[in-house]
Order: sequence, then C-alpha cells, then structure tokens
Amino acid sequence: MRAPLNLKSSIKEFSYSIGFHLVGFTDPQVEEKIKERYLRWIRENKHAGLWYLEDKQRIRARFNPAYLLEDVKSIIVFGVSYKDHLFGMHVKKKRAFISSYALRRDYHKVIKKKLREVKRFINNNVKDAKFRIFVDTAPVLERYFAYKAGLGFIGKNNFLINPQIGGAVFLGEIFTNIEFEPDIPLNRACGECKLCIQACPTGALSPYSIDLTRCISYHTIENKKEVIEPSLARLFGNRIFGCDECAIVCPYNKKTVTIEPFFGEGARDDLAGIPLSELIKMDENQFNKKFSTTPVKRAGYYTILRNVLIAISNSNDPSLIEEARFFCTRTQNPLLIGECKALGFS
Ligand code: B12
Ligand code: SF4
Ligand code: SF4
Repeated sequence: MRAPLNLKSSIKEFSYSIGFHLVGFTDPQVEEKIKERYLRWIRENKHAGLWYLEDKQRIRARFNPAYLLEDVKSIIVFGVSYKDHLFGMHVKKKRAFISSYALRRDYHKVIKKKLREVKRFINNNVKDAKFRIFVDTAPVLERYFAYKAGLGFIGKNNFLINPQIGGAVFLGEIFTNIEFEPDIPLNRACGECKLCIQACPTGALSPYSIDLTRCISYHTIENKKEVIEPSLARLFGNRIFGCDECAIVCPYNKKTVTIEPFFGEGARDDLAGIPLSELIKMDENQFNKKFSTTPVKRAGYYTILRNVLIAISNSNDPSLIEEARFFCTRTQNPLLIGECKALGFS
C-alpha cells in the first residue's frame, strides 16, 4: 500500500506537535553486517547470557521484522529526550544514585500512549492499514532502525545520538504495511573522541561495543538473581539502579532540551538521592509504593536491596555499615544472604 502524497510530512508535523523530538522513516531490511555484529556480540558472551537477547526465535524476529508484522513495508521511528535537570546530577556517597531515565513515570507506557495517537492520526488518513507499536521490550533492533531512519548516529557508547538533542533519548516504533519513502541516515560519527570509554567505571565499554558482564547498568537493572563478585561490586559506587556515566560525559549531551510537554508531569525529585539509611529499612510494600509508577519497580525489591547493600559497602560509612550488618542478621532471602556474605556483612 503506497502512502498518499504529503502523509509523511503531516505525520512528522503531528508527532512533533504531541512532543516527540525526532521522527524518521525507514524500510524494514537489516543489513548483513549488522546481523553479523549482533551474533558476534552474543558469541563473545558480551550479553552476559541475557535470555531474551540470545533466544533464537527472538533473534529471527530481530533480523526479519516481518515476523512481527506480516507485510511490513515501513518502520516509523520516534525519539524523545529524557534529559532533564536530574540528568548528570551529583549524588552524595551516603545517598543512592538512580539513573535519571527512571526518575519519572515509566517511559514504556507514556510513549506507547503517544504512539497510539499517531496511529489514530494515520488511520484517519489511510483506511485498512496495518500497524504494530513497539517500545523497548520487543525483539526490534531499535537503535539500528533509528540510525537508518536518520534520527542520529551510533556513538562509541552504543547510544543513538542526535547531534542536536544528544543521546539521552528513548526510542519507539510503528511498523506498518504502508510504503513510505525512506529517510536518509546522518553522516556523522564520534571522530577521535573517546570520553565515554575513559569514563566507564568498570571498563565495560570498547568502541561501539559493551560488555554486559561488567556493565553496572546491566547488573543493577537486569541481573536480578546473582550475588555480585566483590571486586566488580566495589566499582559500582552508590549506583543502585542504572548508570549514566557513559552518557553524562558525552559532549552531545550538554545541551538543554525541553521535555515536560511530552511526559505530562515533572520528574520525581524526591527519588533523586534517597538516603541509603532510608532504603535499607524499607520493606517490600514500602518499596512498591515508593517506586510504583517508575521503571525501578521492574527490578524488584530484592534486587534493589542487594544493590543498596553494595552501595553501603562502598560508602565506607561506619554507621551505615552497622545498619547493613543488622539487616543481614534478619534477612531470609537467599540472594541477600549471599550478598551479605560476599560483602563481609555476615
Ligand atoms: C538489552 C538492553 C539494555 C541492556 C544492554 C545495553 C546494550 N548496549 O546492549 C542494559 C540493561 C545494559 C541496558 C542499559 C541501558 N539502556 Co537499554 N536496551 C536494551 C534493549 C532491550 C536491547 C538492546 C540490544 O539489542 N542490545 C544488543 C546490541 C548488540 O544491540 P544495539 O545496542 O541495538 O546495537 C546495534 C546497533 O547499534 C548497530 N549499529 C547500527 N548502526 C551502526 C553503525 C555503526 C558504525 C556501528 C558500530 C554499529 C551500528 O549494531 C548493533 C546491532 O548489531 C534496547 C531496546 C531494543 N529493543 O533495542 C534498550 C535500549 C537500547 N536501551 C536504552 C536505554 C535508554 C538504556 C540506558 C540509558 C538505561 C540506563 N541508564 O541504565 C542504559 C544505557 C547503557 C548503554 N551504554 O548502552 C534505549 C537506548 C536509546 C538510545 N538513545 O540509544 C533503548 C533503545 C530502549 C528505548 N526504546 O529507548 N539496555
Ligand atoms: S552504563 Fe556505566 S558501566 Fe555500563 S557501559 Fe556505560 S559507563 Fe560503563
Ligand atoms: S563521549 Fe565521545 S566517543 Fe563517546 S559517544 Fe560521545 S562523542 Fe562518541
């Protein structure tokens, strides 16, 4: 199904009007070199065994979007910045660092809702078209399609970076059977810069590649079941959910971006720099209540408490360590018992 004249530009106009910063169109083909890159990364176990990245059926869908929408002809990619006043904020040692992307309502829900508005807009112009909406969780090579659709370039820190608004950008897509003229990828790159690689606290980054077995973001968000090896945990500092280091240092992330109209509500300043002494005393109900609408809840109570124990150990603060020791005498959870032992708290 061919797109009617001017539909592409009116979709862009509409999307900007509801708060998206970036919109681009591309075809659903994935180049062989990109597939090879992905498979090599898995072979080298840089994905740390994350099941949804190595699952064969999901890889098939990642490489062939028609598995997700039969007859897919175009992918419309959307980007919205999450860089607000909390991005790059310095958090004191006795307080907890949470990645700024998580200090507001869960972006999955907000972006999906906005993409449904765009879908309705397209539907009003083209009858009987097919659509599917994706934000983060589906087997879609989101950064690659964003690059192909001209939203930005891939940085050495792995982020899709837009030269104007930077790399602190969430992505979402609409797959459709309408055939649009593809946009052209940007001809930009990092050049000689390697600030992100130098800034990574654990040495997880090499140019354009990330080793999740060493990435703090991976361990504090996705590694929900393992005790963290103490020599690695020592490098986490006070980060209890995510890590923004390779984004904060990037020169492209220095500009100010207005984001509130999109998210509809402000950032959760109350969650930026919560005292570790408060977190270690929190029970599961209090945790769920405090983080209920944010992505932090996805990690779960026990994972966050494990991360809090690590942050306390890294604080070297005697009274906090005393509180952690007391906590360790009472916990019944196997993960936390293991972490208490690894950190020498029990
Ligand atoms: C698994 C995952 C993670 C894992 C692993 C991250 C990683 N780098 O792979 C963890 C938990 C660590 C993570 C962390 C974060 N994530 Co994440 N994550 C994902 C997820 C679900 C899959 C990514 C994936 O497939 N990785 C495998 C690698 C191999 O693929 P890739 O990064 O997409 O890289 C491909 C392209 O870059 C491509 N490529 C394309 N063109 C070119 C050109 C050149 C020159 C080169 C070299 C490469 C290249 O090569 C690769 C494919 O072979 C995506 C959503 C999705 N469905 O894609 C979000 C996603 C990548 N994450 C996102 C975000 C925001 C984050 C965090 C900032 C959150 C935080 N603060 O903790 C961090 C950033 C850490 C970092 N430096 O990457 C955004 C990224 C937005 C952006 N602007 O790039 C995404 C797209 C989610 C979204 N919808 O907004 N994430
Ligand atoms: S998120 Fe943190 S640990 Fe992971 S690659 Fe970036 S700087 Fe390194
Ligand atoms: S810090 Fe430098 S090397 Fe890293 S992504 Fe940004 S521009 Fe590229």
